[in-house]
Amino acid sequence: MSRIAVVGATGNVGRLVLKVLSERGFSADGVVALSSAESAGKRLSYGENSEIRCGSLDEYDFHGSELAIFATSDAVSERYVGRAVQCGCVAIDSSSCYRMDDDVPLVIPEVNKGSIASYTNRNIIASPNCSTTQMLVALNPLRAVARIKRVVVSTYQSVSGAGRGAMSELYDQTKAMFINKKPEPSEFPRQISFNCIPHVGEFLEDGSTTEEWKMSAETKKIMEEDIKVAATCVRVPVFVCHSQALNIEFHSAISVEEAYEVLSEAPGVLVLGNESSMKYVTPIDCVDDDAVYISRIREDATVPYGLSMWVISDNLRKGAASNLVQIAQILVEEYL
Ligand code: 11C
Repeated sequence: MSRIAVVGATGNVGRLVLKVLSERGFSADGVVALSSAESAGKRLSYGENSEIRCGSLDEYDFHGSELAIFATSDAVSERYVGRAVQCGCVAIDSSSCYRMDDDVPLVIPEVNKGSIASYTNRNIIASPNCSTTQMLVALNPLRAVARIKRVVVSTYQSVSGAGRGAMSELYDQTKAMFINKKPEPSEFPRQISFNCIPHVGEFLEDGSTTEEWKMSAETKKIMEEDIKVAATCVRVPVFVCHSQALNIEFHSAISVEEAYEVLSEAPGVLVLGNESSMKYVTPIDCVDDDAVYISRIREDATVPYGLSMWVISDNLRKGAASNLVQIAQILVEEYL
């Protein structure tokens, strides 16, 4: 029996799920990679020295796995998660299909690991949006000092969040500019090279976007508290890593030193002190790392109890693949 099926294995996140599984000691023999019929048969790297052959999702009998990690779009998850669960698999899903269902836990292990126990309701666990995940890994430790009232967040999101086609579009458009060709947008609504686009996801009736809505709604569910989130999500011409500027308003006092102290001890966080010679991180510094990097912590004197900070994480790793694999590891070690 292959313990873990990885669905969407040839995509940006799926390939990384295989890499992270191998880094965390899961043997290739216990893993089956699945993709659409067109990609079935492809050989995919598994760690440094192994490869696994991709099978067809349509033909796979999920009775052959205990766990299925879905690194897939809403459409694919909607179609196949139910099938996996009917065959007795526990599904860990990266899409937004099940995140807001009351009986499905929405999990970031550093924040609400205990909620995994309720996976038995439907045998589904959802993994949050990448922008929510890194923000909450950064915010959660601060709650040990003061309750959070409201967060204003502006994101600077890399193109890899929109898939491999989007990464190619940034590359092609950047080259096109140098040979005087007009960059033609197709994956993004506007030119992404040398530009920024305040539009991630789809527009909602109130003028916000789905990405902005997810950051607010998912925060309330995961933190189990009415923390207000005002988000503006922006796509920038960066390949990997989402950056965020946070203004956090608390219910009571918290000093920069206290924030620095709790964040320095927090799981999954790497914090740079203002006195460090580097002072702050940029997206390029954080690629291929699971940590959520925090720098430029300072007082926000425009509200009674406020802090500002700069938060970056690899959206494909902690924002997606690593969070999925962390959940799988907890299930295997503590529940299955
Ligand atoms: C992006 N955060 O950067 C999105 C991708 O709800 O999981 C992930 C969307 C989601 O485009």
